[in-house]
Amino acid sequence: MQSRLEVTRRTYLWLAGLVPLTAGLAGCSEGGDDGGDEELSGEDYPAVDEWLTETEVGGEAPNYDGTIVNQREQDTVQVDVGAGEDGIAFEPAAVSVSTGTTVRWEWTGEGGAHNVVAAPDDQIGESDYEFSSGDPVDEEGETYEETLDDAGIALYHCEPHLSVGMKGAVVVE
Ligand SMILES: [Cu+2]
Repeated sequence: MQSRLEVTRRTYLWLAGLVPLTAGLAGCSEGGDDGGDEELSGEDYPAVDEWLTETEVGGEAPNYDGTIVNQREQDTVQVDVGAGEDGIAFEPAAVSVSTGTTVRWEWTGEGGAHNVVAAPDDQIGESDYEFSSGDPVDEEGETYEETLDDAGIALYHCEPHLSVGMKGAVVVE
């Protein structure tokens, strides 16, 4: 019975994810001023989608709308630590980068003390990376960098705010 409930919930989450995706596509065809840098869909990266929407481990990422923001072909990509209304989100929650890109997490100073931890053993889904920024800190301007040389997926979270969905993902291609 438990597995049936799980399947039902996954289906619901999947369907829920279609709503913002469809809306985004419609907006794109009208505006079309994205400079050709197409976003990726979380549907094509189940590990990312699962990590950011499932609640078996931690909450659902509040700012993830099923889109993986395209930041490919850049040397350095920034992710804000302590984003959103309550300062308990990574922004963007999901991002795609090219191999060899340095991801720089920068603390906003909002939402209390945060850290950045990719720990596959403590997560769900298939994460190819393992790293940690260390103990949680709350100072604005704090940074943590990780250069992602290998193609794969990095799933990570903030330890103090895992339960409220402070989760992130990087697709490295
Ligand atoms: Cu946090």
